[in-house]
Amino acid sequence: MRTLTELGNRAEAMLAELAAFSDDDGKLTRLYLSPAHRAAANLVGAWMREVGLDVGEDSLGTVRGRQKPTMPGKAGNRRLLIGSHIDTVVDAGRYDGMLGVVAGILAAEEIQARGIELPFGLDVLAFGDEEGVRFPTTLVSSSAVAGCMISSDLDACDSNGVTLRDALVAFGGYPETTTAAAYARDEVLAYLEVHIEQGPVLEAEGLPIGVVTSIAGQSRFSITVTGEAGHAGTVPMALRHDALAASAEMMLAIEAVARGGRAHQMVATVGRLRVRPGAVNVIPAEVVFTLDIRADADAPRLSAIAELEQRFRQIAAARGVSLVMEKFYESPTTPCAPRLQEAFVGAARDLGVAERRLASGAGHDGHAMHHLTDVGMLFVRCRGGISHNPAEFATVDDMGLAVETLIKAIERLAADAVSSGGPT
Ligand code: HGY
Ligand code: MN
Ligand code: MN
Repeated sequence: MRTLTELGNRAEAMLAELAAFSDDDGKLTRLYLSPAHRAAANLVGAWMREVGLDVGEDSLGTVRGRQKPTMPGKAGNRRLLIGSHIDTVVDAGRYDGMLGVVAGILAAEEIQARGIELPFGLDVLAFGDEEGVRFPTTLVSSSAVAGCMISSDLDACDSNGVTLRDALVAFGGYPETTTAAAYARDEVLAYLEVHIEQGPVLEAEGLPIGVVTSIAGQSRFSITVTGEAGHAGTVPMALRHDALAASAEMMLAIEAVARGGRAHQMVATVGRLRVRPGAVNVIPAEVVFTLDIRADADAPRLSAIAELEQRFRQIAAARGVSLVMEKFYESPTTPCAPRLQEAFVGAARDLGVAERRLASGAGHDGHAMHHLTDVGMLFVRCRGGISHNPAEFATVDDMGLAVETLIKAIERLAADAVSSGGPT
């Protein structure tokens, strides 16, 4: 049986080992189905084997470590799923996603070491496509597990024109049987995820962990503004159809609308922009930029999108440019199940930690898993609330406490399952 500090130290060591697998020299970038993802998946599978889990990999590349029920026959032979993702953004931190997979492996190991009997199976899942950075998709691997994958996502292309389907084959996946990755609804008890908060709340309140109430819904767009290339020296300002100047005005509108949605924790981000032809002395003819917009509820997010579309059309008309606004991802706000919140709150209380519930502004695989089963999340304090940044950091003590809280929450779910006599 490991102490909290030993659990935290083990987690830190595993995260450090995993962080070595990157597609970029000198920084951590691990994109879905890349060589770095392949190496990381192999290491995670080896860790799962070391702690006695039956290891497999599904058709979308999710590594799965399975532990049989030690009290079979109860809880309807269901399986408790614990997971997170091992893909990252560009120049990422080492905790976002990976901590949840490491926590699941350590919890499974401790449950066996302590002889804790479970009336349900335990599956630790390492998803590969939560960030959605390589392909214009996201949550593909957890969506396949949840049985809600959009098969056309297999035709999505990365910036080199490689389809997700071809990348999957090269990775060792098998795109022709994506449906085989799905669990049946009646074989799953719940889905739990441990994740860094990626925000400042827990640190500001001096709390090491918090229980998630909901995961913010989000919409992602690719916006193409087409104007007219021209000579930078000869076209008068009043006669220009400058795609970049028009896009800049649209971005200021995005910022203004999001600032106006403060009451709903609204945030909007233009994360990627491409200018063509991209010469110093040519008026930009075409700009393609992305929009990621989120809020704590669906209605304000959707009305903000409608307002932005109207403003973009007005700007385009005034500047004589054309506009195409394509949505490529949308996820509604996902609630975390009260019974799973209570399991985490009770576990934290057992460990002497004050109750703190909070919403997640970041998206998570729980958006997809909610299509299959109830979702519960535990947040871990992260320094300065920094994430999607190599400065991301969580302390050994907080990580150890999070793993122990996960173990105690699993014990509570086991007790519930036994006392209710059936599949809760
Ligand atoms: O974008 C997100 O919120 C998540 O980190 N993929
Ligand atoms: Mn994440
Ligand atoms: Mn992330």
